[in-house]
Amino acid sequence: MKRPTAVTTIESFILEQERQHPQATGELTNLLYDVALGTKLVAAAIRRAGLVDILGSAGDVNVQGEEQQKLDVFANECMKSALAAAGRVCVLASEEDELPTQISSGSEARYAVLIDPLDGSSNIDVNGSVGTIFSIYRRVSDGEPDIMDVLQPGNQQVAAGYVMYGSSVMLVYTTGAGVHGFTLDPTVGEFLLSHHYITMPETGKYLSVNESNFPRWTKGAQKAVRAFHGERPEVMAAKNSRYIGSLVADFHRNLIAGGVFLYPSDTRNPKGKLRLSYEANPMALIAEQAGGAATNGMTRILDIQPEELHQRTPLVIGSKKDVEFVVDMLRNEPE
Ligand code: P6P
Repeated sequence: MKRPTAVTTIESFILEQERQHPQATGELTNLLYDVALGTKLVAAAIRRAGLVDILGSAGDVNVQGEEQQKLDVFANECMKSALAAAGRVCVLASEEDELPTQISSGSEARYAVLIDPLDGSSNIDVNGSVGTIFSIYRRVSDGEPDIMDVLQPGNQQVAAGYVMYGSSVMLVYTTGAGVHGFTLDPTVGEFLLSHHYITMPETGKYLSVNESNFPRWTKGAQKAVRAFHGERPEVMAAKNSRYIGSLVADFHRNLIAGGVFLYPSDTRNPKGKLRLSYEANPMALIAEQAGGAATNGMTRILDIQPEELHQRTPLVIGSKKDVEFVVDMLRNEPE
């Protein structure tokens, strides 16, 4: 990764990237700017969350059956309005909404967007890091948008990224030309390039997994995690365990420092817990663009054809050799 010297805004960076990739149209550049604008609104609300009456639950439950925190609802509305403003998006699918929202059927609405507007929201009330995840496709429908616009495999994404609301607000994205990070300078309200061409070490320091699920995993998953604990130093060096329960924060740590995040299937979540379309797919594109890997244990995440919008998947993602080790353990499950 290169540490930039000049001050580069996300707008000028995306324009430069677009200049270098003639097939990119200005539309994607403008859409990424719309996403960044939406997340700035969310960041401002989160910074004040402890002061303004938007903490605590909104009383409703979302399509996942999870109690909706007010910030979840606010973030969802922020992203919808930012993405609707310029008419570039035909349909938006969100973790918070059971069905996709048709945004625009105009001919200039050439993109479909999927978002997890506030991932890790259970961390809000304890001031933990949360994030917004986004995934962008070219629409495949003609005329009226339809569900197939948001049921595309992850290998069709034209862009993907996340904004992490942590000790600083950081936007990380890829359009298939490397992974780049921008840190929000709140004094000027601009995302400035801070991490150019982020690459993930082949094997990493950290293991991120919810250990309380251990008794419910398959023997292969248990064997892999015990090796990461250091039980088999001849095949795998011990890792430091770090888990916050917010995919964006756990993934970002491994992206920068190297490591592996896993949420295997278990007897309580036989199809896995994380959502394929707006959690696993965008993170998988970023991981691969940074030299890492992402699988459901058997298949590359980006090659899975979604069958329904809120479909769950097991997820193993991060440093390439660490992911390959888990796959090997799962495939050669002990009797
Ligand atoms: P658990 C948050 O709800 C989330 O979808 C991801 O951000 C996170 O990685 C995972 O669930 C945490 O799940 O079961 O460990 O609390």
